[in-house]
Amino acid sequence: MFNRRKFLKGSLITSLAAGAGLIGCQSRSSEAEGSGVGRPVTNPNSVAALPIAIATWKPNLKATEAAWQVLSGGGRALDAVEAGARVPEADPDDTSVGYGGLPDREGKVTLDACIMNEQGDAGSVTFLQHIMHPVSVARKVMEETPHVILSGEGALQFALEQGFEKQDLLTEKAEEAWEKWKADNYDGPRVSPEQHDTIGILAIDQQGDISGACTTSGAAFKYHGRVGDSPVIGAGMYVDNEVGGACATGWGELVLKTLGSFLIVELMRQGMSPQEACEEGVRRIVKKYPEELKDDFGVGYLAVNKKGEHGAYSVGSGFTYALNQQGQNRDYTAESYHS
Ligand code: SD4
Repeated sequence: MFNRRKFLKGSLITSLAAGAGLIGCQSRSSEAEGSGVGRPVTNPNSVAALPIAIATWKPNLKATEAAWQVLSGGGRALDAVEAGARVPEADPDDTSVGYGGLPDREGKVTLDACIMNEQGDAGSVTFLQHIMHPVSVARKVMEETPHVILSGEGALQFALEQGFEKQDLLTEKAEEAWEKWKADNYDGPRVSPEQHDTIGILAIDQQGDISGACTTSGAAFKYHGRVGDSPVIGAGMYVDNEVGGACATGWGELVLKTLGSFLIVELMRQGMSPQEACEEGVRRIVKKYPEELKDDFGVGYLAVNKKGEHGAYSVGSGFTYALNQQGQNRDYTAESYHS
């Protein structure tokens, strides 16, 4: 019989999270009990300045640069996050997003993406195949339909109707990795080190408006049909123009079960800084799912408030992010719950 816990504890998850640097060592358990409110948490790299574009993972510096090109010309944050997200989607060397993404256990590349604007409109596609730019399909869902989410075959049909081209997204490199995974006895799904480039991106433009996007091929070798946190508004990404925004990367199941990005935005609404809110989001996971975390599983959060201050925090160490603020494009390593 299928044992879910055993499945989650699959050695591959552990080894891959370890490789990603998201493995924890010592628990700061007293902090796990606390609310985080009032604790003087500061992010030394955070300054209040706009415009800003921030994205998960260092390789996405190319994405924050693309977003900056839009923002610096006075463009909308919505256009900036879409432009940023399209960069890794088209990159065959990024094995966690779009073209070149590692496939599911049946060898199919299935994509999840979402986008949200300053008015609170949102669009999302889940379990989408054959389309290189799911973030742009998500935008079309938001702008051209009365719905928020389209999935699978229906999402593909919609994309084709909107003029997107049907393509084979499985690269030779990704297929080889899948063959190797099969040869290695079909271990659990992976959020692998080399795969850790899933992009969550947030931007605030010169008008002070915020938008966000998230796009991924998800956990490698996942069950066919599995949908992660990335396309779920409030889980993988959430923005609110009164407050700020947040996005996530890592093992999506834990983000989904805590609705992490929505939680972080609501914590900022209640007065927390972006850094405090990210830390509380991580603590919520650590506290609720200690069993899963015994296997040293990783989630990383980014947040930004309307002043342009940002926060970043992860369960285990090694979570990097890209920040473009007033034209300075730099990567940083987030602090983490486990050192
Ligand atoms: C997922 N959260 O599908 C995504 C994977 C990810 O870096 O973020 N990888 O669970």
